[in-house]
Amino acid sequence: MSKIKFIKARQILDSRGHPTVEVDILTTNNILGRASVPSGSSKGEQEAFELRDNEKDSFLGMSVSQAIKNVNNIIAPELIGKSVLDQFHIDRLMLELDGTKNKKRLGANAILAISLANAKAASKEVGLPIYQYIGGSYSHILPIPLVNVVNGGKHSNISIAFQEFMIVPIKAKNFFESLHIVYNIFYHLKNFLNEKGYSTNVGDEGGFSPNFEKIENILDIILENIHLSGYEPYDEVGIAIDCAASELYENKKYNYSKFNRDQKKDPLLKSSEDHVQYLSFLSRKYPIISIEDGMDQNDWKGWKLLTDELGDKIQLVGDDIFVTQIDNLRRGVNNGIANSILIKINQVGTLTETMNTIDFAKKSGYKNVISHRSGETEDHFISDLSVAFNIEQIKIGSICRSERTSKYNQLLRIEEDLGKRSVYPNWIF
Ligand code: 2PG
Ligand code: MG
Repeated sequence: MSKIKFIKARQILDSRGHPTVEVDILTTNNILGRASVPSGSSKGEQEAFELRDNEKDSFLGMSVSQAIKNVNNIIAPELIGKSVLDQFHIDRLMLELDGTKNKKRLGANAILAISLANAKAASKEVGLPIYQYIGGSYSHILPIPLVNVVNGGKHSNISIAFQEFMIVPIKAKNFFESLHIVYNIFYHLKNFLNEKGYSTNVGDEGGFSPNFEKIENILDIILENIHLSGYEPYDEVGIAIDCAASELYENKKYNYSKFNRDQKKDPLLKSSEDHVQYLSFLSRKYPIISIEDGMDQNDWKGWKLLTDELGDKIQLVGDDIFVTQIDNLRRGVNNGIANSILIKINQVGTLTETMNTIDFAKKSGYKNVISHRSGETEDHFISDLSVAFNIEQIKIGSICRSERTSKYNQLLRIEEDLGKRSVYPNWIF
């Protein structure tokens, strides 16, 4: 009797203030599943299509009224009366209805909101937490968080070329303790920046955006504050970076000056080879355990160079190059590119496809890292998703800003719910 009775979409705002899609699904038992979708700013070219109105006088082109109409007028009539317990069927029907490779007709934002709302309604119908409904009784591993402490690149207005600098609490008893470690470092860093007269304003994902000149300045202060907080770099806390290198790549060179405020300076351009050597140098000098999007999404040769140089030493995560899509990942696996994949639900657009990619990565010996987007909502579905599949890492921003803390807080609830069954994993590399 767990059938879809009613579907309604509305436009809400994400954490950057941009419009996004929220969907309510009501079942015949009057159970409500509600989900909203995130949105990125440093996007991969092959991401599933995010449908926006592009009309200047409507939220400066960012409104999503067409996606809302697609849910209410095109998708809803097809799904009314279907069982919410049949996630695969619901997702497949939407893919057929859309009929395009990248969900251009109906919009991945419209499709994903329904896919997630359906899973939530179904979990309530069977009376299970979402992570257990999706994953089953063996779901018990909490993820190690990769926590953003400094935002650069496109996510802030400072001059630093790389987009994200994260701390990774790799030695903790449990998820609760991992956040305690992060908290100590985050506030040591905040006080440190305050005392030195730097801004403690935060960027899109809640990390600080101090106006330092060089990437190494940022890594130095993070390292110093790991020490000041009483932790052992490498053994207890590692550093992860997201270069978001696709944002820097121009005319086959990596432009480290892309985000310089002082445009009078000569640009600093590096070839793929020099850029790889720089990343290799950084990973020797600092306790860097993970590099995401070290290379541009189309620089497959560069990716191979990077993987040959560092792939057996540290984690190399593909974001823009794989865009959570199984075909891209397959090509990566076949060519020995990267050793991990970032999983962003809206890059692919349905829960089923996300699950397929996660599964393929596992079978191929690649690590999965569940990820938020720079534009988020209060929805914490991805926290459940990570535990559902026992995924050992999650990237959900800093420990401030409610759209980020909602995900951390959900993981705390899940850990409590699992009690003694829960496991906080070891960092394996
Ligand atoms: C990234 C993401 C999330 P965006 O590059 O990994 O941190 O950024 O959502 O802007 O693509
Ligand atoms: Mg990224």
